Amino acid sequence: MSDAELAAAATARFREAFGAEPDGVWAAPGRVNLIGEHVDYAGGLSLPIALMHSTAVAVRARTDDRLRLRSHLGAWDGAVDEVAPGEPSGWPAYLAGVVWAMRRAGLCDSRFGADVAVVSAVPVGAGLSSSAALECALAIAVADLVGAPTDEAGRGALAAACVGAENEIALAPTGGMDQAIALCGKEGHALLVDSGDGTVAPVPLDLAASGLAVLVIDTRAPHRLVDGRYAERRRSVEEAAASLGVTTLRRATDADLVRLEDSVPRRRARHVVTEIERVRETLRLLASGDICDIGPLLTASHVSLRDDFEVSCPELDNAVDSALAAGAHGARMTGGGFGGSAIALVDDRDVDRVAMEVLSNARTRGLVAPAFLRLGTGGVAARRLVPVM
Ligand code: GAF
Repeated sequence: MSDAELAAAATARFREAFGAEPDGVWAAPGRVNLIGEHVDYAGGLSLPIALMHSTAVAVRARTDDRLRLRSHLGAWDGAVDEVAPGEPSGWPAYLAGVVWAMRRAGLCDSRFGADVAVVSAVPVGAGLSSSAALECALAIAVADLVGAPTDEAGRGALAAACVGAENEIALAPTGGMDQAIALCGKEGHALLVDSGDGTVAPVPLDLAASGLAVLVIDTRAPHRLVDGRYAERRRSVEEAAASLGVTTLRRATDADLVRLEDSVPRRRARHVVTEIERVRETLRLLASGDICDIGPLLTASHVSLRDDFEVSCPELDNAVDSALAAGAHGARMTGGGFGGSAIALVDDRDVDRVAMEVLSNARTRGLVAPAFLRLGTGGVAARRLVPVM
């Protein structure tokens, strides 16, 4: 959907639900992560890219603590004062949690409430960060409506509030990569997210000029971050850091790993340590100009996530293996895993052929048929859309 279509759809949903005009429409993009997976909560480096696909919220501010939320998934009405861990649950948690967290951080007034209508072009449950897109669209809306800063430092504070909403209200113990790219992404660039010091930096990425494309393969194997497996991985990474006597695994080296006696924590930690190194190497290669050369690093990242971190699944492995067999320069699962999406770096002219090969192998193996997106690097950070009246 174009910006205009997204704004029109969100405005129409708002009018239908509330019989009134919104104060405005705001949007934030989904993402893929090029490399640097399951390292954000270990103080590591990630390199996400904003999708062209965004989630939009049409919002009208209220001053009575009430929230009325509407999306294609249903409706939720309640008071921000009653928002608490696990309450509400499901998609309303990501919105109610944002207002709750922004109030707690003093970013909006203690009686702030809102009517909100959501329309999303980000596939839900596909590991493409639909939750962060939803949070960040509302966060930028509230910030604009109350006059909170939206410069770089202001966006950092909004990202922290969105992470608070996700961790403490939606009860998904995620890191901050997805919120960073949704709020700070830049057209034509990936974003280097340094979760060690909380900084972000755009990294130029002109795929088209190199005759390349990133094919996004949504395996349609459902992906959830609140079912305990993501939390278990995060816990094991934090425990490994504690056993090594470091604050985060960012501070550990290859040589430290032998000190982890049990093989499971050692393999989890090895993924994190080697993945951060792969991001550094990716940055070096991108700076020297030949994007194609990062392909083997993407594939090595997948192998590490599959074998050491154990967050892949047959659908993701099929996507990666089939794309590589069809000539992709590199391929990997992207996002939290256990389902969701993979990416493949392919020559632009080969996108359709690689997609057909992935689809045909999925059918042969009795897997659900995947869906495909072609990634442009045109995605931009959370922003106000031109009002459509
Ligand atoms: C999910 C989380 F939300 C991110 O914080 C990150 O940990 C990612 O999984 C794995 O890299 O998207």
